[in-house]
Amino acid sequence: MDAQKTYTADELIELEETYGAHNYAPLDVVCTRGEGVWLYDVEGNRYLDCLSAYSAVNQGHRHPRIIEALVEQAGRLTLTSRAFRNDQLPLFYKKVAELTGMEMVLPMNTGAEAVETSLKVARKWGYKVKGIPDNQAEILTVSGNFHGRTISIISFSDEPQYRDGFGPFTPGFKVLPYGDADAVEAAITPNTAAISVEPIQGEAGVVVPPEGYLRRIRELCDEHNVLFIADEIQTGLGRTGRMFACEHEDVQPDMYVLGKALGGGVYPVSAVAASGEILGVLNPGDHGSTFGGNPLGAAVAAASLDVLVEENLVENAHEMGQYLRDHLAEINSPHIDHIRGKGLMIGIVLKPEAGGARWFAKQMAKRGVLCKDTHRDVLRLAPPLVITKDELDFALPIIRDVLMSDPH
Ligand code: IF1
Repeated sequence: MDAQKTYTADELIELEETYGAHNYAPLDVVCTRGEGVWLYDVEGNRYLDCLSAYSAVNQGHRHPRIIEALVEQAGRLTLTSRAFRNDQLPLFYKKVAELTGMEMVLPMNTGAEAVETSLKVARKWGYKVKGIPDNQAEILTVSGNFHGRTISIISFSDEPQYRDGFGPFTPGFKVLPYGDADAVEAAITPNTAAISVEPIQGEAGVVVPPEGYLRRIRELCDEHNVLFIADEIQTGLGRTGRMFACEHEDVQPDMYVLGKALGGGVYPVSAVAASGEILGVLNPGDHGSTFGGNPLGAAVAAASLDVLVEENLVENAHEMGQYLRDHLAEINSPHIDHIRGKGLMIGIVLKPEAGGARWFAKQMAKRGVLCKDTHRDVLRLAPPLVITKDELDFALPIIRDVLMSDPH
């Protein structure tokens, strides 16, 4: 792009539509700057970001301490591969191990890579530690799951569009009804290596399981020597008002899978955290990644976690989430069926006759609030965890007005 020419939104959209694969249908908001909870488009309009890049921007856009860590580390060392060691990764390991209460950590980049890592480690643990016969390991998953876009991960998706045209699929997975602990008990066999669930389902539309579901999974995993894998890529790192959503039921999984906000909205960093018995099944050369554990990502992630803890963003997510939900509950819209979620992970479930959440999301964007529709009828609200009451008071009248309007 030639430096001196500035492009209009329409010109940029035209370029994107011409040269970019159409694997998304974004709102026509062309962002050029972000700061805290605010995004700015190329025409100078300001928006309150109520998506946070699907919870990857929990610390707010361009948090100064995270940017400082990025710039400082970029001025020294960015990438060596894991063929050599670096001075940032050990500190990252220690911070993640202490935060999760786990003994060991394996660093990757994207959430899907961390999920794939958790599945590979669970299978290998199944063979080497539990004694499951080779190639017989089963992993339990649940309906409405979303764990990423790789072929193995979509192999156990029950969303037709995520699978259409991408077969054949990876075997060894069972899909159970989400929230049904009896179904988990019935599905466990001596060949079951693990069960992998989101403590609250994000993409499915902020689906909260019945109270006690996670605890029952924990008990069943203990009884049957099955690994409990918690995908906290979206729910973790403060999003639901606790550091990890498993804490709402006082449950410690066997593996935490982390991503998104681990990189502070600045750099892709993901990880699996587990016991020594579990991650100890891996020997040098078993698994890896060119960028996994690079010093730039490690430094950014360490700063991202420091910001989360030292700025009490978990507590703020709890308080602001309560404030937001209390005010949303007062909106007497004929379109709202119910509101669900925890902390600042909120789903406004619309009635089918409202015609779909996309229209409401577009109207909100026109009025300065960015959020996302999912599964046709759900509006997801997930602002950065740094949000203040004043900033919520900017968004609430807009959300209220749009939800009180008539889409027809
Ligand atoms: C898209 C969804 C959200 C995730 C959980 C793993 C991953 C994700 C719980 C994979 C990623 C992203 C992916 C992005 C949109 C977004 C999304 F709608 F697709 F499902 F958040 F709900 N586990 N979710 O939510 O992490 O590889 O993307 O780093 O694919 O459209 P990733």
